[in-house]
Amino acid sequence: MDSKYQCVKLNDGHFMPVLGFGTYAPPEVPKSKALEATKLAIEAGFRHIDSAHLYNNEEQVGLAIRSKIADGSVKREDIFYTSKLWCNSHRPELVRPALERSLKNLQLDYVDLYLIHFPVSVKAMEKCKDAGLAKSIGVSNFNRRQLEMILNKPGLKYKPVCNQVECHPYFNQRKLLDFCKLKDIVLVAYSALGSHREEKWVDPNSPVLLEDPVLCALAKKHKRTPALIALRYQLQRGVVVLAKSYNEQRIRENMQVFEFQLTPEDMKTIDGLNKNVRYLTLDIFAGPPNYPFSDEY
Ligand code: NAP
Ligand code: WDT
Repeated sequence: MDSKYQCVKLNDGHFMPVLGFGTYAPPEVPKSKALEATKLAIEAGFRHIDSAHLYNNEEQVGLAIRSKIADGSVKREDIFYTSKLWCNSHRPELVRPALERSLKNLQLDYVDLYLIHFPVSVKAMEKCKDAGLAKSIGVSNFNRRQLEMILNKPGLKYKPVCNQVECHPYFNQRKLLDFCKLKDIVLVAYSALGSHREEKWVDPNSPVLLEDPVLCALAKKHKRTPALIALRYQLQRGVVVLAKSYNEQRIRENMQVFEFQLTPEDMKTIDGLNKNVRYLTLDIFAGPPNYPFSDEY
C-alpha cells in the first residue's frame, strides 16, 4: 500500500507530495477559514499545499504553516508550498517583486514551487529559482502548444517541473498527460473533485462529477466515496492531485486515498467517463495567442 507521504521526483531533483491541499475558496468565504482549514489539513497529514496571489489567502495559509511549525508538528522542509504569479505581474521586472510580496504575506523565506498561473513568458521566473526564492518553477493552464513554445525556447535554463491543469474523470487530459510524461513534466490536477460549482465561471447545467453513477457504484464497491475514487484515479495514472476542502471531516476523508487501490478494470471504467466537460473556462482571457483552451489539448 502507498505511504502517506508518497512523492514524485521532479525534473529538477526536488520532490512533490502526490496529494495536495487546495486552498481556494470563493470570495464570500471568510479568510479565517483558510487558516483553520490549512491547519486541519496539516494535522490530517497533507504536506503539499496549493495557493496563489490570486486567492488572497496567503497571509492565512502562511500563518497556518508557521503555526504547525511552531508547535513542532512539522518542519519547513516537510511542507511543499506552491504559490502562483498572477497576470498583473507578468512583465519581467515585476516577477521577483510579486514573489517577494507573496513571501512577505506568507512570512516564509521561500516557496517550493512558483507557477505561472496563466500562460505567458518565463525568463524572469528562472531568476527567482536562481535567487533561491523558489525551489522549483512550473506552469499552469498551458496547452501542448504553449508547453512546446517554452520547451523550444533558445537558452531555456529550467524546464517547468509541472503543468497544473483542470483534470478529472469528465476531462481526463489523456493526451496532455502523455505529452507531459514524455517531457518529464508532472501533471497536477485541479478541480479533481468537480470544482466550485457555486462560482460564476462554472456552468450550472454541467454534470455534477461526484454524483456520477459510475463513480458512485465504484465507491460502493470499494466502501469509499465518489470523491476518493476520483482522487485515487489520478494517483494511479501518475497525476499529482489537489483536493480542496474547508470541512474537517472531508479533509480527513481525502487522506484515505492512500488506503485502497482501484483495479485495472476500474481504471478503464473511469477512463470511459471522459466527455470533454471543462468546469473552468474564462471568456475574459479568450483570444489568441495566449488563451489556452481553444486547442484540443
Ligand atoms: P475541488 O478540489 O474540485 O473541490 C471541489 C469541492 O469539493 C470543494 O468545494 C469541497 O467542498 C468538495 N469536497 C472536498 N472533498 C470532498 C469529499 N471528500 N466529498 C465530497 N465533497 C468534497 O476544488 P477546486 O478548488 O476547483 O480545485 C482544488 C484546488 O486546485 C484549488 O483550491 C486551487 O488550490 C487549485 N486550482 C488551481 C487552478 C489554476 O488555475 N491553477 C484552478 C482551479 C483550482 P468543502 O470545502 O465543503 O468540503
Ligand atoms: C481557467 C479559468 C483558468 C479559480 C479561470 C484560470 C479561478 C484560477 C481558481 C484559480 C481561471 C482561476 N481556483 O483556484 O479555483 O484564473 O480565474 O486558481 S482563474
